[in-house]
Amino acid sequence: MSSYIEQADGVFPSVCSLDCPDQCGLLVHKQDGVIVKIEGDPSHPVTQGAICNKVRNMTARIYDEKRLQYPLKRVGPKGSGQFQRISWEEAVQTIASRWKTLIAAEGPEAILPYSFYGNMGRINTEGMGRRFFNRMNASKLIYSICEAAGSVGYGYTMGGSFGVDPEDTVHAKLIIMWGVNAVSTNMHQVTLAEKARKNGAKVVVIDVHRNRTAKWADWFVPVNPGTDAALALGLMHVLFAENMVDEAFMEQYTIGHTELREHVKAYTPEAVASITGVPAEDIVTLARMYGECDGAAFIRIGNGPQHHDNGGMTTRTIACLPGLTGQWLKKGGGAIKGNGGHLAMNRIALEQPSLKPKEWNRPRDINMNLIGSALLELEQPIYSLYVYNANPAVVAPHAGKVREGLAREDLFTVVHELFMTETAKYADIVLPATSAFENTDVYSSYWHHFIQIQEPVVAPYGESKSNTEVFRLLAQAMGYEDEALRDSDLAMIDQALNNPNNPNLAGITGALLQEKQFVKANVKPILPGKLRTPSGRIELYSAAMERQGFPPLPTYIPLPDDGPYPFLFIPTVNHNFLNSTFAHNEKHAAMEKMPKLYMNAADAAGLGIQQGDAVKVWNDRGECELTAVVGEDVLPGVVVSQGLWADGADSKAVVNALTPDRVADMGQGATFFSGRVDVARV
Ligand SMILES: Nc1nc2c(c(=O)[nH]1)N[C@H]1C(S)=C(S)[C@@H](COP(=O)(O)OP(=O)(O)OC[C@H]3O[C@@H](n4cnc5c(=O)[nH]c(N)nc54)[C@H](O)[C@@H]3O)O[C@H]1N2
Ligand SMILES: Nc1nc2c(c(=O)[nH]1)N[C@H]1C(S)=C(S)[C@@H](COP(=O)(O)OP(=O)(O)OC[C@H]3O[C@@H](n4cnc5c(=O)[nH]c(N)nc54)[C@H](O)[C@@H]3O)O[C@H]1N2
Ligand code: SF4
Ligand SMILES: [Mo]
Repeated sequence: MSSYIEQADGVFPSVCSLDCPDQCGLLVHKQDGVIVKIEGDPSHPVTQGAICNKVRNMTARIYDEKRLQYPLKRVGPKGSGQFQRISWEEAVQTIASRWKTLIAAEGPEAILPYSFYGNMGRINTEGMGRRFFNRMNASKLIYSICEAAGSVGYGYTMGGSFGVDPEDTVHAKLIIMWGVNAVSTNMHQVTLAEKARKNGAKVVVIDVHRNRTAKWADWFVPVNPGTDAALALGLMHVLFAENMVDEAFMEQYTIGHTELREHVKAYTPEAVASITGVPAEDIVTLARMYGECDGAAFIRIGNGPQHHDNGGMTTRTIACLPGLTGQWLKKGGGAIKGNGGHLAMNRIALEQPSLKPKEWNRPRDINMNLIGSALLELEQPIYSLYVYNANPAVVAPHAGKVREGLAREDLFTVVHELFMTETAKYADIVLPATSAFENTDVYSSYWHHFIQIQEPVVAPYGESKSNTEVFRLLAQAMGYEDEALRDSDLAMIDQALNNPNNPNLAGITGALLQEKQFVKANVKPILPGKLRTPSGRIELYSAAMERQGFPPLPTYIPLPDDGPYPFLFIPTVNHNFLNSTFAHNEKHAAMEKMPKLYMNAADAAGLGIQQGDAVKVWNDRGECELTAVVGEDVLPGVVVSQGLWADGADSKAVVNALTPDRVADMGQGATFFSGRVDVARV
């Protein structure tokens, strides 16, 4: 059979490449060699043909007239967006010669790759690029902007990113969406919850914002930002006090339940109410719903608890709840923070750390959440930045610092992108990237249990190239002769899937995926069995945490003082973008209408702000402008925005201008939701 690219017309199987837990199966329709329609693949067992609005409108992005087609070099001041077309040969030669000079003068750690998951394909994110920079011995990025704090916290309790199979959650009788705006960010979890609801399940949403998900729930429990650990401890208090715990389960599968029982005595509903803002009787009601649930209870843990200074401890604390009531033995009971552990591919094979030249020391680590200070304050400066799959000028905390760093005249920046993002505007060289539909790659969800393949459906747009292709070219230009830097995409896929440490993937190969498009990994329920915690059990008490200086029992740690501003600012993502992806596409920006700030009517009245007013939001880090939405959707003292908007002449909506670049308690995670701001009418 000829490749999909060679077939001008037809319908071709595909997978959504975006950083979204659902990882939908897609069908791509082609006419005369171009994509004309993208729809869900009805044969995908989890996503079943339903896809989000963003991707239904994906062709508007792929064929957006603003899409980059050629390599460019900067001809105006950094940030101004003035560029001139150059050839790939000139681009690659310029980069390689700058890097060779830099490595000779300063050493390879003067170069920093900055990437994330703008495309979730494993070999285009964790494959050739990581190999290339390992071979170079460049500074190492810590990938901490998304799930780091919560994953480390969850891992202390549960031994890693292992949760329940979401397909089983249709059997749950209680579903708690805890700080996750699933209607926008995990739509098939909502579909599954709807099925459970038809069988009598109740849905509770715990959030700081009456968002789409809260409006859909049976019960919305508004909570003060950053206080969820106290709420979880209050629930535990009631579970123990009213004997709603499963003693036999705790005895067999947990460690520390006796200590925990003592510890939570202090977290009375009244004490917890005064911290969280959740009335004491609601805490008791929720604990009883959970403890007396007639069947499985499932908790979906989102970014809400995690993107705070105390995010690791909070997530660790919430993750203890199913262990008290024995939920993990019930079909669909338990929790999902992230399920990436179940589908772990062979990282060593993907990244090939052994490519590092023996004579060099291990390079330094740079936390991506601190990219601003890394560019501005390091004693051994970063002199070159290579950005791919990411838009740090918009998504990273403390955007003002990030941009000041990017504007440094002595920084040589390369950005590989599909669009002229805010980050790309600061580049010396911009390289055009293929879309996922032009690539070969392997995908694993961090929510469901399917592995999927993408085979190219259309030829590269203009002169664009995939990440793997560009790194092969750069390796050649740098004179790196290692075999691993020449591997084909299909070879890398097989290397990644061949993971002796993960029997769940046994038998899954590139060829099998080419035949079947998606394959479910052989994931067993995490209990009964032995967890990957030090004790092999659910660690309600963690000696490992104690050794690392944390309280060993789950604990509420208040947010630190973030300055003398009246509001806690919660800048979340939105429905029609994927982080800042789609922010540059007019169709999607129009669907989202405008960058909004939700505030409480009492707060707005005090400031003379009315519905629809343009408001300035500021603190000592920076400012941005949003449109006020006044009402009862947030508690007094809290303001919420949605979306990582692009900025330009007509928009000053960069919410990350305001966010703290403090690092969370665990995993060096981000603290996007722990900043304070003031608000005024423009
Ligand atoms: N449409 C869409 N889908 C996406 C994305 C997107 O940008 N757009 N992004 C993708 C990515 S990378 C990720 S990581 C996931 C993120 O998906 P989610 O985890 O759903 O992330 P957010 O939408 O930021 O939701 C966080 C929720 O927590 C709430 N919150 C904030 N602080 C607190 C708190 O202290 N306590 C509680 N209980 N709630 C709080 C916010 O109001 C918000 O509703 O979604 C993925 N899917
Ligand atoms: N205020 C605030 N900030 C946040 C968050 C929040 O909730 N609030 N969420 C945080 C989270 S959870 C995350 S995960 C991060 C996400 O941060 P990023 O991963 O940086 O996400 P995007 O903004 O989507 O940028 C991805 C870029 O990759 C490009 N891209 C896509 N495919 C390819 C490809 O194949 N090759 C190359 N070279 N480029 C490609 C896209 O065009 C896009 O510009 O943002 C974080 N920032
Ligand atoms: S963004 Fe998420 S919901 Fe939308 S198509 Fe992709 S995987 Fe599915
Ligand atoms: Mo994320």
